[in-house]
Amino acid sequence: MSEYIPSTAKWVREQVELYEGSGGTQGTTLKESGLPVIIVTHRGRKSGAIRKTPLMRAVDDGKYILVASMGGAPKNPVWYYNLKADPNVEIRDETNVFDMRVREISDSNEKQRLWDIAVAAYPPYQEYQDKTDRAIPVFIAEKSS
Ligand code: F42
Repeated sequence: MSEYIPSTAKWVREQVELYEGSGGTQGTTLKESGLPVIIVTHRGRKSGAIRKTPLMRAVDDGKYILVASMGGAPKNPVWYYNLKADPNVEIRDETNVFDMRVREISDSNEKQRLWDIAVAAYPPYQEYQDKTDRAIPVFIAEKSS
Protein backbone atom coordinates (compact mmCIF):
# COMPACT_ATOMS: atom_id res chain seq x y z
CA MET A 1 0.00 0.00 0.00
CA SER A 2 1.62 3.30 -1.03
CA GLU A 3 1.99 6.02 1.56
CA TYR A 4 -0.06 9.20 1.58
CA ILE A 5 2.04 12.32 1.18
CA PRO A 6 0.11 15.47 2.15
CA SER A 7 0.13 18.65 0.06
CA THR A 8 2.98 21.05 0.66
CA ALA A 9 0.33 23.78 1.05
CA LYS A 10 -0.71 23.97 4.72
CA TRP A 11 -4.28 25.21 4.13
CA VAL A 12 -4.83 22.43 1.62
CA ARG A 13 -3.36 19.74 3.87
CA GLU A 14 -5.54 20.93 6.72
CA GLN A 15 -8.70 20.96 4.62
CA VAL A 16 -8.05 17.37 3.52
CA GLU A 17 -7.47 16.31 7.12
CA LEU A 18 -10.70 17.94 8.35
CA TYR A 19 -12.75 16.77 5.36
CA GLU A 20 -11.63 13.15 5.48
CA GLY A 21 -11.17 13.01 9.23
CA SER A 22 -14.84 13.97 9.67
CA GLY A 23 -15.98 11.39 7.13
CA GLY A 24 -17.00 14.19 4.81
CA THR A 25 -19.18 16.09 7.26
CA GLN A 26 -16.82 19.03 7.92
CA GLY A 27 -14.39 21.07 5.83
CA THR A 28 -16.55 20.46 2.75
CA THR A 29 -16.61 24.05 1.49
CA LEU A 30 -14.06 26.59 0.34
CA LYS A 31 -13.44 28.76 3.38
CA GLU A 32 -15.84 31.73 3.59
CA SER A 33 -17.23 31.17 0.10
CA GLY A 34 -19.42 28.33 1.39
CA LEU A 35 -19.07 26.73 -2.04
CA PRO A 36 -18.78 22.92 -2.09
CA VAL A 37 -15.46 21.14 -2.44
CA ILE A 38 -14.59 17.55 -3.39
CA ILE A 39 -11.40 15.62 -2.64
CA VAL A 40 -9.62 13.86 -5.52
CA THR A 41 -7.33 11.04 -4.43
CA HIS A 42 -4.77 10.17 -7.09
CA ARG A 43 -1.32 8.70 -7.52
CA GLY A 44 1.90 10.66 -7.74
CA ARG A 45 3.35 9.93 -11.16
CA LYS A 46 6.95 9.81 -9.87
CA SER A 47 6.62 8.82 -6.23
CA GLY A 48 3.69 6.44 -6.67
CA ALA A 49 2.46 8.02 -3.44
CA ILE A 50 -1.18 8.70 -2.65
CA ARG A 51 -1.99 12.37 -3.20
CA LYS A 52 -5.19 14.16 -2.18
CA THR A 53 -6.31 17.35 -3.90
CA PRO A 54 -9.39 19.38 -2.93
CA LEU A 55 -11.16 20.94 -5.91
CA MET A 56 -14.38 22.93 -6.32
CA ARG A 57 -17.41 20.73 -6.97
CA ALA A 58 -18.86 21.19 -10.46
CA VAL A 59 -21.11 18.45 -11.78
CA ASP A 60 -22.52 17.69 -15.23
CA ASP A 61 -25.00 14.82 -15.45
CA GLY A 62 -23.43 12.93 -12.54
CA LYS A 63 -19.89 13.52 -13.78
CA TYR A 64 -17.41 15.79 -12.00
CA ILE A 65 -15.70 18.61 -13.87
CA LEU A 66 -12.12 19.02 -12.59
CA VAL A 67 -10.53 22.40 -13.36
CA ALA A 68 -6.73 22.68 -13.13
CA SER A 69 -6.96 26.39 -12.41
CA MET A 70 -4.26 26.81 -9.75
CA GLY A 71 -5.55 30.35 -9.26
CA GLY A 72 -4.61 31.33 -12.80
CA ALA A 73 -0.90 30.62 -12.28
CA PRO A 74 1.21 30.40 -15.44
CA LYS A 75 1.86 26.67 -14.88
CA ASN A 76 -0.48 23.74 -14.44
CA PRO A 77 -0.82 22.33 -10.95
CA VAL A 78 1.27 19.19 -10.45
CA TRP A 79 -1.82 17.03 -9.95
CA TYR A 80 -2.66 17.66 -13.61
CA TYR A 81 0.32 15.52 -14.62
CA ASN A 82 -0.57 12.82 -12.12
CA LEU A 83 -4.07 12.50 -13.59
CA LYS A 84 -2.64 12.37 -17.12
CA ALA A 85 -0.31 9.56 -15.99
CA ASP A 86 -2.95 7.57 -14.08
CA PRO A 87 -6.61 8.45 -14.76
CA ASN A 88 -7.94 6.19 -12.03
CA VAL A 89 -8.91 8.34 -9.07
CA GLU A 90 -11.19 8.31 -6.08
CA ILE A 91 -13.51 11.27 -5.57
CA ARG A 92 -14.97 12.08 -2.18
CA ASP A 93 -18.04 14.30 -2.36
CA GLU A 94 -19.00 14.88 1.27
CA THR A 95 -19.93 11.46 2.67
CA ASN A 96 -19.91 9.76 -0.75
CA VAL A 97 -16.77 8.19 -2.21
CA PHE A 98 -16.62 7.06 -5.85
CA ASP A 99 -14.02 5.21 -7.92
CA MET A 100 -13.79 7.29 -11.07
CA ARG A 101 -11.80 7.59 -14.25
CA VAL A 102 -10.78 10.99 -15.59
CA ARG A 103 -10.11 12.22 -19.09
CA GLU A 104 -8.99 15.61 -20.25
CA ILE A 105 -11.47 17.41 -22.49
CA SER A 106 -9.84 18.56 -25.72
CA ASP A 107 -12.89 19.16 -27.94
CA SER A 108 -13.36 22.93 -27.82
CA ASN A 109 -17.15 22.90 -27.89
CA GLU A 110 -17.39 20.28 -25.13
CA LYS A 111 -14.71 22.09 -23.13
CA GLN A 112 -16.65 25.39 -23.43
CA ARG A 113 -19.86 23.71 -22.31
CA LEU A 114 -18.21 22.18 -19.27
CA TRP A 115 -16.28 25.38 -18.57
CA ASP A 116 -19.53 27.34 -18.41
CA ILE A 117 -20.94 24.86 -15.88
CA ALA A 118 -17.75 25.09 -13.81
CA VAL A 119 -17.78 28.91 -13.85
CA ALA A 120 -21.42 28.88 -12.75
CA ALA A 121 -20.35 26.69 -9.81
CA TYR A 122 -17.28 28.80 -9.02
CA PRO A 123 -17.20 32.21 -10.80
CA PRO A 124 -13.53 32.98 -9.96
CA TYR A 125 -12.50 30.34 -12.53
CA GLN A 126 -13.23 32.92 -15.24
CA GLU A 127 -11.02 35.52 -13.52
CA TYR A 128 -8.24 32.93 -13.34
CA GLN A 129 -8.51 32.17 -17.05
CA ASP A 130 -8.62 35.88 -17.90
CA LYS A 131 -5.33 36.50 -16.10
CA THR A 132 -3.22 33.80 -17.74
CA ASP A 133 -2.22 32.78 -21.27
CA ARG A 134 -2.32 29.15 -20.07
CA ALA A 135 -5.42 27.38 -21.33
CA ILE A 136 -6.71 26.03 -18.01
CA PRO A 137 -7.20 22.28 -18.48
CA VAL A 138 -10.55 20.65 -17.77
CA PHE A 139 -11.10 16.98 -16.95
CA ILE A 140 -14.31 15.03 -16.65
CA ALA A 141 -14.48 12.27 -14.05
CA GLU A 142 -16.87 9.39 -14.72
CA LYS A 143 -17.79 6.47 -12.49
CA SER A 144 -15.52 3.56 -13.33
CA SER A 145 -17.22 0.75 -11.39
N1 F42 B 1 -6.91 23.94 -7.18
C1 F42 B 1 -7.33 23.96 -8.49
O1 F42 B 1 -6.48 23.90 -9.40
N2 F42 B 1 -8.67 24.03 -8.80
C2 F42 B 1 -9.63 24.10 -7.84
O2 F42 B 1 -10.83 24.12 -8.15
C3 F42 B 1 -9.21 24.11 -6.45
C4 F42 B 1 -10.12 24.19 -5.38
C5 F42 B 1 -9.66 24.08 -4.05
C6 F42 B 1 -10.56 24.09 -2.96
C7 F42 B 1 -10.10 23.93 -1.65
C8 F42 B 1 -8.73 23.77 -1.41
O3 F42 B 1 -8.28 23.59 -0.16
C9 F42 B 1 -7.81 23.79 -2.47
C10 F42 B 1 -8.27 23.96 -3.79
N3 F42 B 1 -7.39 23.94 -4.86
C11 F42 B 1 -7.82 24.00 -6.17
C12 F42 B 1 -5.93 23.77 -4.63
C13 F42 B 1 -5.54 22.33 -4.95
O4 F42 B 1 -6.03 21.48 -3.93
C14 F42 B 1 -4.02 22.16 -5.07
O5 F42 B 1 -3.41 22.44 -3.86
C15 F42 B 1 -3.46 23.08 -6.11
O6 F42 B 1 -4.19 22.92 -7.32
C16 F42 B 1 -1.99 22.79 -6.36
O7 F42 B 1 -1.87 21.41 -6.67
P1 F42 B 1 -0.42 20.76 -6.83
O8 F42 B 1 -0.63 19.31 -7.19
O9 F42 B 1 0.42 21.60 -7.72
O10 F42 B 1 0.11 20.78 -5.34
C17 F42 B 1 1.47 21.09 -5.00
C18 F42 B 1 1.44 22.23 -4.02
C19 F42 B 1 2.07 19.86 -4.36
O11 F42 B 1 1.42 19.21 -3.55
N4 F42 B 1 3.29 19.56 -4.77
C20 F42 B 1 4.01 18.43 -4.21
C21 F42 B 1 5.38 18.85 -3.78
O12 F42 B 1 5.97 18.06 -3.01
O13 F42 B 1 5.82 19.89 -4.28
C22 F42 B 1 4.18 17.36 -5.28
C23 F42 B 1 2.90 16.66 -5.46
C24 F42 B 1 2.98 15.56 -6.46
O14 F42 B 1 1.96 15.17 -6.94
N5 F42 B 1 4.21 15.00 -6.81
C25 F42 B 1 4.29 13.95 -7.81
C26 F42 B 1 4.53 12.57 -7.19
O15 F42 B 1 5.00 11.70 -7.90
O16 F42 B 1 4.20 12.36 -6.01
C27 F42 B 1 5.39 14.28 -8.80
C28 F42 B 1 4.89 15.36 -9.67
C29 F42 B 1 5.92 15.69 -10.76
O17 F42 B 1 5.63 15.37 -11.91
O18 F42 B 1 6.97 16.23 -10.40
